[in-house]
Amino acid sequence: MMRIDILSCVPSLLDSFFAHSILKRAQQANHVQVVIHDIRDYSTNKHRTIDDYAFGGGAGMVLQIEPIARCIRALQSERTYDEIIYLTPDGAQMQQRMVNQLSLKGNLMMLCGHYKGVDQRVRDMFVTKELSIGDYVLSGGELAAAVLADAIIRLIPGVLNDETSALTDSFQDNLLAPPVYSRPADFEGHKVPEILMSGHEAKIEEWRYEQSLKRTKERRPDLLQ
Ligand code: 6GU
Repeated sequence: MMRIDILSCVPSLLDSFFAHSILKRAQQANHVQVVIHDIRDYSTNKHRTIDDYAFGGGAGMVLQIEPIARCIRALQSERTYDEIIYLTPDGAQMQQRMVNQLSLKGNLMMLCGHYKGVDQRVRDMFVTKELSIGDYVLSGGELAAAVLADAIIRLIPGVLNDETSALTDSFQDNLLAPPVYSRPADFEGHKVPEILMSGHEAKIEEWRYEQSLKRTKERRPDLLQ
C-alpha cells in the first residue's frame, strides 16, 4: 500500500479534502494511506511557535528548521521515504510524466511551505524534490500538495472504477482528450455527432483520435513538438 505523509502548519486545510470522494474510497480500500501532520505538534516551546524573523531582515516570517526536522526524523524512524517533496513556487512545474513516476513509489513525504518559506537548510538537508503547480503564488503549499496527491492517487491500479480511464486522460499520450457526450442525443437542436451513435467501434476510435489531434493543435500546439 502506498503511504503519503503531508507536513503542514495548517493541517485543517487538508483534512476535508482527503475525507471525500475518490480519495476517501482509495484509503478505505487500502490502496493508499494519507497521514497529515501538524508541524506545530513538533514545536518545543510553550506557545507552539514554528516561525521566526528572517536573518538579514526583510518582510515575512520563515518556518524554522527545528520543528520540521523533528517531524521528518520522527517519520523517518518508522519508514524509509522514496521522496521528500517540498511544494514551492520556485520548484519544477509538475507534469504528468513526473506524477506517473511518483505513483509507482511506496512512501512519499510532502512538506507544505508557508509565509516566506522554510529555512533553506530544511531543503538542503532533507528535501529530495521541489515541485510547483504553476507560475502563480498561493498562500501556502497545501493546495499544491492536495493537487499532487490527487494526481498520484488516481493512478494507483484499482483506484478508478474504470481501470482504463486514466490511460485516456489528457496529457497521458501528449494529446488532449476528445469531446464526450451523453443523453439526450438532441438538446434544443444541438445534436450529438452521428458517428458516436453508429455503433461502429473502429470508426469511433478514429474519430476520437482525430478530435484529440484537432484540439491539441488548436489549444496546445506545444504538446505536439
Ligand atoms: Cl507548491 N506553493 C505555493 N505557495 N504557491 C505555489 C505553488 C506552491 N505552486 C504554484 N504556486
